[in-house]
Amino acid sequence: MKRIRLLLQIILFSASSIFAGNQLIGKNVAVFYPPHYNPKPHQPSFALLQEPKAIGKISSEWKNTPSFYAKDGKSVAAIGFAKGTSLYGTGEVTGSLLRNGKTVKLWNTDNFKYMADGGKRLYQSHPWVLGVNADGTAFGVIADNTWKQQIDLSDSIRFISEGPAFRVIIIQRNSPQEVVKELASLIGKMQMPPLWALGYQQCRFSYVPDTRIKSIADTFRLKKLPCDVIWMDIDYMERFKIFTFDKTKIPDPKGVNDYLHAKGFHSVWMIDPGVKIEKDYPVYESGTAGNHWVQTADGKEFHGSVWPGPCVFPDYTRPETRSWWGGLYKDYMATGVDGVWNDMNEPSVFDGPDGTMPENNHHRGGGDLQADVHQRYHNVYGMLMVKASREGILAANPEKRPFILSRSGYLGSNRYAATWTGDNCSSEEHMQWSIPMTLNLGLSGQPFNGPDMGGFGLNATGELFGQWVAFGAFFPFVRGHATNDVNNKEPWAFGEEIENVSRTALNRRYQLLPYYYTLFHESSVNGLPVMRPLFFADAKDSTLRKEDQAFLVGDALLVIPRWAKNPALPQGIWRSFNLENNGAPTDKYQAELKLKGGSILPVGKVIQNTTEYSTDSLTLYVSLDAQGKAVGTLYEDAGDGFGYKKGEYLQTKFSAIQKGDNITLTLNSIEGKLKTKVRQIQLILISDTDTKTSKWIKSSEHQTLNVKL
Ligand code: NBV
Repeated sequence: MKRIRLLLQIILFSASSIFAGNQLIGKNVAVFYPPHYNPKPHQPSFALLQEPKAIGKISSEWKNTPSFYAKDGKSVAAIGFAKGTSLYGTGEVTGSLLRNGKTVKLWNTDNFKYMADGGKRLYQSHPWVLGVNADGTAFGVIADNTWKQQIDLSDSIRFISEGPAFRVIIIQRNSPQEVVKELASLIGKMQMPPLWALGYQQCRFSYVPDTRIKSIADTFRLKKLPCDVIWMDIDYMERFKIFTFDKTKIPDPKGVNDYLHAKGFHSVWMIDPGVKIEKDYPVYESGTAGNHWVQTADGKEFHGSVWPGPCVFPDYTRPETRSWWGGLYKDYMATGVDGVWNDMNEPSVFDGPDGTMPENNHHRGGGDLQADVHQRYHNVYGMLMVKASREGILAANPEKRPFILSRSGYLGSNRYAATWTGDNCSSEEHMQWSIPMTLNLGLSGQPFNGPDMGGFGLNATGELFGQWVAFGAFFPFVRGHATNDVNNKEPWAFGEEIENVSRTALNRRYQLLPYYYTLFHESSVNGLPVMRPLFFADAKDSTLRKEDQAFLVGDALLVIPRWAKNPALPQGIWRSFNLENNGAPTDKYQAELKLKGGSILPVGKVIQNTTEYSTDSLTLYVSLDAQGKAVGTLYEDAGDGFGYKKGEYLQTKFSAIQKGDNITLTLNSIEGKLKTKVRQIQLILISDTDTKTSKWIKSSEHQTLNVKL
C-alpha cells in the first residue's frame, strides 16, 4: 500500500517537475527545480562553487528525473533507479560501502562512539548520492539543501527535508570516476596540502605538559618510528579558552613548536568555536564588541555550555565575524603553530537541545547570505568556521599551505579543510568500518580523510592496534588518537611486537610518499579520491560492488588487510609484492599489496619524516601488462607554498617496455618548470613468479635507459 501511494505521488509530481526552470548546466549535468521553488532559503548554494548557468534544454532521453512532492509537512525529492544500480556516497556514514536500503540523517551531531541514533547521523552532512548502473555507467545526485534532512535509499533515492522545497542537480556519466570528477568541478576540489600532512600524525586527548609533548616526539625519533606531526588537544589551553595557552602546562608555546620543528615535526593545535564568557578575556571581549555571537530567536546573545563552561558562539554567517575570527589566528600562528584542528563545530553544545543549539536560534547573515534560523545553517556551521579559519591562517602565513582538520562538514567542505571520522572506538567493528567510511567520504568529494587509527574511545589491545596500523597506514589521513581515560595508544605502547608491526607499516607509508603526493596532486586537479573502492577497477564487474575490506590507493595499488575474509578482487593482472627487501612480509599483520599490471609505482627510501623527503633516488616497482608495458607518473614540487601554482613543479611520466632480459625505461617530463633532476633509479620488476632488481642507475644522462635485470 505504502509503495503504491509513493508510486502515485511520484507519477503525479513527475508531471509537475517538468518545470520551466529545469535546465542543462553542463554536459549531461542538469538542474531540476520543484514547483514554486523559492531561492531565498537556499541560495547562494553552499555546495556549489557558483550559481549554475543554463546551457540548454534537458533532452527527453534524460534518465533519473526527480519528482518533487510534500509529505507530512516535509519537502521531498525522489529519484528512481533501475534494478542492478548500486548506491554510494551520502558522506560520513557508518556501516557498509554499498548504501542500497540505508537511511542517513543529515544533521551534524557530536556522536561519541557513534552511539546516538544508531550511528545514523554523524558529524557531517553530504546530500549526495552516487549511483552505478548495472552496465557500469553512473549518475550522481546533489540535493542543494542545507536544512535538516534524511536520505532514504530504501526503494528510490529520496531526500526528505524539514526545510522548504529545494532543487536537485543530476550528473550522468559513463563511469563512477567521471561522476566523482564532475561532482568535484561543481563543488570545488581539495587544495594541495603541505607534504608534511601526508605523514604519520600522533595525537592524544591530551599531550600536556610540554615535557610530555617533547618526550612523545623524542620517543618517535629514538625508536625510529616515522612521524611528522604531534597534535595538541584542548588541555593545552588555559581553562579551555581558545587562543590561550595554560601557563603552567605550556609556559613557552613557541619553545614547544621550535623544539618540534628542530626534530623534523610539525604541530597541530586545537581551536573550538565556543568562546568562554569571561570578563577581560580578549576573545570574548573583542567578539562582544564586534557583536559576533549567534543570537536566540528573540535576538539575545545565545549562551550554551561546552568545555570552558558557559560560552558564546561566533555567527560565522556574518562576513564581519568571519574576518574577526580569521584575524585571531595572526598572533597564534606566530608562535609557530603549523596546523589547526577545528573540533566541536557541529556545533556541539552540552546543554543544548539534542546536543546543539536551538533550531530557532538566529543567524544574521550578511553579504549574500540571508538572515535565517539555525536549522538552515546548522549543517554548514562548521564549514563556515573552517572557511574563516582558512582565510585567517592564510593571511597570517601567506607563504604556506594551510592545514586544517575539521570535525564537522558539509558537501564542499573539502575546499577548506581535511576531516576525520570523529569519535570512533577501539573495536573490531569500528576498525572495519573505517574503510567504507573513508571510501564513501572520498566518493562524496572529501578525499583527505581518515579515522582515529587504533580507535578513540575504549582501551585498545595490541592485537587491534597492530591490525589497524597495518592497513590504516595506507589511508589518506593517518593519525593515531585516543581519548583521555583510555590506555596509551602510541605505536610503542603495546610492546615490542606491535611496535615493530607499526614501524613496518609506517615505513611503507613513507616509502610510498612519492606515489601518495602524486595522488594528492591528482585529486587537487580532478577531484578523484586518493583511496578508492575496488569497483573503480571495473565498474561493470558486479562482484566488486560490495567489496569494502580491500581498497585501492590510486589506480595501481591494491591493499588487502590481513583480516579480510574472501575479498572480491578485480580481474586482470594484479601482482602481489612487498616493499621490504623484496622478500616475504615481515610479520603476519602487514596488508597484502598488489600492483596492477601495466603500472609503475614510484617508491622512495624509508625516512623518519618529510623534511628528509627526496625524489633524488627512486625505486620503480614495475608490473607489466600482457603486452609487456607499464606506465606511471610522479608529481614533485616544493612540498609547501604556492610556487607550484606558478609552474614550479615537475610531472614526470615513466614508461617501461620489456625486450628480452632488458627493460627500456623512458622518463619524460611532461609538465612543469622545475628542472629535471639527476636521479638514481632502481627498477624492481614484479613478475608472477619472482622479482628482479636492477642496479642503481643514473637517470640524468639519458631519457631512455636500458635496464638489465
Ligand atoms: O578535545 C577533546 C576531544 C577530541 O580529542 C576528539 O578528537 C574530538 O572528537 N573532543 C572531541 C571533545 C570531546 C571528547 C569526548
